[in-house]
Amino acid sequence: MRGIFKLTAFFILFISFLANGYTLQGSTKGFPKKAPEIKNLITDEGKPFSLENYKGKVLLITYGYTQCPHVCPTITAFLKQVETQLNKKGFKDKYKIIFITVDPKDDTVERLKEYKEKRGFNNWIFLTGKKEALEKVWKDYNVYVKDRGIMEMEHGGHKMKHKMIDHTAKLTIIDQKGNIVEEFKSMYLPVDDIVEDVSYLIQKGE
Ligand SMILES: [Cu+2]
Repeated sequence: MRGIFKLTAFFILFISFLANGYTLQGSTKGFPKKAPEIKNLITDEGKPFSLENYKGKVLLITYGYTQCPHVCPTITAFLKQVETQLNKKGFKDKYKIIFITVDPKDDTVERLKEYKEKRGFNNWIFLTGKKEALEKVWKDYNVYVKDRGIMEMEHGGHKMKHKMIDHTAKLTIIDQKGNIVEEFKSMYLPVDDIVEDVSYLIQKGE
């Protein structure tokens, strides 16, 4: 019996391979879907942002805030590895990493710029804006955000205060035509899978 299941599973995989040649490794449920417009946000350089300006590039979008104690440092460290690998393959100009803040109060243009430079995310784009504008984007991209204020946490016997904003940890991938094609819904990003998928999208779109 088991053998038959295995065989069936193999054939399904084989047929989907014949149809597409490649299967994206993230969560593709509900995708591809036209990426909602990102309106009224500004970049860490103080310029207005538009998705239109990035047509032709694969976009990797994540969501977070500069004072995040744990989740964002983790997800951005994985993204940095993705960046290093993609650049090694010669794809530096073919994609863009975008970080959208979930903290309109504290993540000003200046703070985002400082965060970006301090951590070596120089080629990434950090976006902020008015609360209403950001709320629209969070909603459109299915990002849960809940500001819990300042919380005290223990770190090796020391009590430290952290600004806590609960937020969805994920990576949204948009292809060169402006469609969301998949998401990776974890702070522990599978670096190799993402590099393979983005490389595939880049090569397919050329
Ligand atoms: Cu975070």
